[in-house]
Amino acid sequence: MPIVNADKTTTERDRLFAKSQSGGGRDLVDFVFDDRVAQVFPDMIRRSVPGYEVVVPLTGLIASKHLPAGGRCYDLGCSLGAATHAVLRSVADMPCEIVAVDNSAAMLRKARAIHAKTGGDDRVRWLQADVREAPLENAAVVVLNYTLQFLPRQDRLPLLRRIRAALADSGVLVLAEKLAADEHFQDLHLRFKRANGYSDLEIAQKRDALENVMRIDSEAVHLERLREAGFARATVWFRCLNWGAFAAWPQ
Ligand code: GEK
Repeated sequence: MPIVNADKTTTERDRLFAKSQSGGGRDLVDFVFDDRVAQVFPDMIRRSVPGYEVVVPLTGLIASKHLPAGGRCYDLGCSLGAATHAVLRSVADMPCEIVAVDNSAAMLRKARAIHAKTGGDDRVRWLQADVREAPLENAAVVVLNYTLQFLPRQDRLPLLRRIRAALADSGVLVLAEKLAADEHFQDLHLRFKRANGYSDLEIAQKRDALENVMRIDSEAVHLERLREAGFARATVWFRCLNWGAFAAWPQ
């Protein structure tokens, strides 16, 4: 029985790493957020990220506490817009603006299509940009879920500083990440993926593809960096195995 129910999704099941990718002239390549990934993304993230189905709606709930009428929320590394839609659900019909940013054309194409299918709420602006360069200003809420881990380490603190500078004093940053953890948690995460139907070959091939693009930090490193970026308070509000979510407040 899978731990995470992926049947809810209308997109395809993730089989991207099911076939052996070595030999036959094909070498493993680094993971990219292309059309093939966008197509299976909801299934992939639910079956790979423990707690994702809790973090997404709770992100909306936390955002709604800090988002005033007419306020702006950024969803940085929005993928298909799960957090954006969670914020919209939490604020109901309150006027606001959500700027959903991702640098993958494939992800944004699919995000826009899903958004249009669900009514095309005009409070959302989809922006194809690198989060390191996207303009950030007048923010009440910034969501940065499972995306900081894809930036080179030296770019993380500068981005967090820019987020801090853009946030209102009454605002909040929500940050979710995979966390560096001991073997015990790594083993449990492996078992989580196996229990959700991934084979050992799929797990190993995906790990190799991610090796050069996803570098993870510990909970302590995140908390210290948030402090260094100028946040007065930061805390872990959710932890599931070696995955966690933080909230950081300017005041
Ligand atoms: C969710 N938040 O569903 N600039 C912009 N986007 C980027 C960059 C960058 N430099 N690097 C990576 N991305 C989402 C999940 S997924 C997490 C986030 C995962 C984008 C990338 O294209 C992808 O859509 C997203 O960050 C990471 O809650 O796939 O493990």
